[in-house]
Amino acid sequence: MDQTRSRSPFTDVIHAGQAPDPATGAVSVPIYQSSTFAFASAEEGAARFAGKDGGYIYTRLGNPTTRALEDAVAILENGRGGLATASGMAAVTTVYTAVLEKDAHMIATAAVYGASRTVVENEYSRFGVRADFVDTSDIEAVRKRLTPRTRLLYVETPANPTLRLTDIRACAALAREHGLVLAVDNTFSSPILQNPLDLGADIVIHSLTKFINGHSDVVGGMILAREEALLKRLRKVLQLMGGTMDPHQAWLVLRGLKTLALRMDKAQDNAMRAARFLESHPKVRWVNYPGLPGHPQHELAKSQMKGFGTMLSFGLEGGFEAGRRMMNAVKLCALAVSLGSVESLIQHPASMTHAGVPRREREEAGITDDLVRLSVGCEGYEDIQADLAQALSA
Ligand code: LCS
Repeated sequence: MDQTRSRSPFTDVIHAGQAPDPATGAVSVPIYQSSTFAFASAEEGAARFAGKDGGYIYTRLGNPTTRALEDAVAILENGRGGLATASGMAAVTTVYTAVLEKDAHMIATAAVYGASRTVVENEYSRFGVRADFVDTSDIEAVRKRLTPRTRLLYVETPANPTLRLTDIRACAALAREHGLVLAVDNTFSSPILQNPLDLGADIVIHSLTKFINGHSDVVGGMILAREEALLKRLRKVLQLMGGTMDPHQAWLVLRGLKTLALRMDKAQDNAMRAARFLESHPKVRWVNYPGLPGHPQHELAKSQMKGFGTMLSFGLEGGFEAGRRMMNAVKLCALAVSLGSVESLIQHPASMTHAGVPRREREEAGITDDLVRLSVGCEGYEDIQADLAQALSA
């Protein structure tokens, strides 16, 4: 990758890593739907396996369509390079596998995406890995959990669905001081709103399923690293474990990526207006949105993010039952998990995604019975507000 981030994000999402095809001039990156690549000679094959000419060998090890997507996101995140994965979880587990050795310890944000926690507790624990899940917005709470075996600090900010922020610069300083790797799941912000590598993180993870693809039609992931040595280590693990991305999947994400900056702009404007509307609604008890001046971490959001995002959560006066009633009443907003799509998506964690989690554990993570999560989409704002208003009065 020889390009760097130098232009407006509106330009980079369209052009970074996506120059016209050198073989044909095709303006849209072609789908190189081939599992294997022929060598012109035995000598060329030998050079390629020795990593000397940078050419392609086999799609699990690298593919030109997938490479275009990796370069594009790496430029947007100011990374040394990117690694596209079959899903966001393939990105998460590749990072865990590459960084953690037997009996290692990690510290992570308590409210991380559920599977990012479950996979440690149920699977990596079999190899002696231990994890502490803490409120990483409190840097002293993180420091207290450090052990001589701690290798990884794994942060999600803003966290899901509480929208609580973690100070990435403070985590980076702590990680440097103690020789830890700092990985940030940047899915909620996308590279348009937050660039953790610029704030000192070593690794960034994205579920491309969300904002970067943005159309509720692809599952995918990406890992970015700041330093060449760590990128190499991650690449080796990914190629061996096999969680790489398919070229057809990569092409769809490249197509979604072109409008990422536009989509973030519109959805973010909608989210700010929806947050203000909900805040003034008599049936709404509270609203979590980092863009509201009353949000306890509004200043931190301003200092590490370039915008406040499109995700918000709010609490209903009527608690659990009101949440269920609202879910049955929405018409425009899709009652669905996932986030970051052109469609507005709404869900009630206490009766849906977190119904199986004991109440005490749920509430410790900030997921109260009255909490509704909304991923604001790109529809006309008036239509979103009208749908929320009619569902709230149901
Ligand atoms: N990281 C975050 C922050 C996520 O929200 C998700 C999925 C993942 C990683 C995993 O990515 P995937 O493998 O699904 O591409 N979040 C989901 C959610 O909030 N509802 O459904 C999935």
